[in-house]
Amino acid sequence: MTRVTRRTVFGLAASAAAAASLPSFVPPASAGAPQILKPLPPRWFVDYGSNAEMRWESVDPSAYLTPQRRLFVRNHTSTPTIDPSTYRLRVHGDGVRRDASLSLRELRGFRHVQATTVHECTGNGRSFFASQQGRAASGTQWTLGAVGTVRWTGVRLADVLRALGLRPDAVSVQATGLDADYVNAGVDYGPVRRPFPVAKALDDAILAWGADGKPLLPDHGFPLRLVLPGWVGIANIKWLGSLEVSTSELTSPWSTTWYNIDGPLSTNPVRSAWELPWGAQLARAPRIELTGRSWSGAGPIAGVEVSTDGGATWRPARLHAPGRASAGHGWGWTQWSTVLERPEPGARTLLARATDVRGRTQPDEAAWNPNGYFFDAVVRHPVTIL
Ligand SMILES: Nc1nc2c(c(=O)[nH]1)N[C@H]1C(S)=C(S)[C@@H](COP(=O)(O)O)O[C@H]1N2
Ligand SMILES: [Mo]
Repeated sequence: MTRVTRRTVFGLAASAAAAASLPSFVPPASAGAPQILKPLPPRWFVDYGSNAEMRWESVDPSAYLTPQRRLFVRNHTSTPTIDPSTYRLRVHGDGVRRDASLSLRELRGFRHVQATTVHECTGNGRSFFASQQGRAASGTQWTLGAVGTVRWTGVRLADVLRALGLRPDAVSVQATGLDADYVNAGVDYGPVRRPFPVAKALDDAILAWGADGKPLLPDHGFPLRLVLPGWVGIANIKWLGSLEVSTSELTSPWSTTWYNIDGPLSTNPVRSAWELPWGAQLARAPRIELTGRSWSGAGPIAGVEVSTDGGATWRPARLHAPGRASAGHGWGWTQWSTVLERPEPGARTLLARATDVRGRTQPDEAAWNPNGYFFDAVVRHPVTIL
């Protein structure tokens, strides 16, 4: 197994030959080394140390997809640096006829696919449990920026598993990352890992090496990550080191202790955000166009209702033409807009409530759970008209 830490000296650009000529002494990681490697300009991100939230007000209304440099980051530990020339994906377990150790070149030999997904952390919106429902949930206090719509490039996990001889009685696949063990309050939980059903593996799971037409950035899983479309962020294991395929149900603390409400969480709920700062101050004008986006883990968005008067009156938002993410499989979020006609100066509250193609809609109140997952209630977004 290729196990690498941020102390590994090999940079992304280092070829095997260049790497071989590097001195063997590797200085230990200094305390306070960054846990995220890409730049986090404050106008784009809220920096939480190991996590970084996208600012909705920085989203370009003309850009449908979220480029990797703009995408939120959620790390349990730190972004590792992995040498792609020695990288191997290990596939093992009693659910496959033969174990394998696949190089990136071997993986690229499978049919290439693109898939667009709403990529979102389970805890997105968690801060609203406190600010809107009066009960604080533990964990990163995200507003709504732990989400993006990403077009991934890779291969279908189904193709790889079938080539290795998937056994008909295989039921469970455990994906394990190559990042450092997760240690919390003195307990070492081992590497970040999470099981998922073989049915999802065969349906639409992707082994992705690229996003927005480029290699994955280190923070987003270089050189390979798992993508389970529509599923909770944690299901999308970064720096994928191994897949254990099993004929019995597998578990991990990331499916039993965390990311679990009466069972392991899978499909993300429906949510909406305005492309505005919190407490935005808007210059008075005869017409103010406001924009936002809605998304769901279960499928495309069917409709969005908005209120610009704190919920007293509602009207449909204008949904923007779909299909801009249609190349390849999957779906992304839906962009929408609404117009404030001759608004009076003063404070007001904006609300958006989306419904997906499965008929799932955003409630007024999100179901309480102590870890603050799945905050899907309509968010009350304050603005002031100057
Ligand atoms: N190996 C590994 N995979 C991981 C994580 C991690 O810490 N280590 N975090 C998970 C969580 S909780 C989320 S929300 C997503 C975040 O992906 P991103 O940082 O690329 O946006 O990665 C998931 N995959
Ligand atoms: Mo997450």
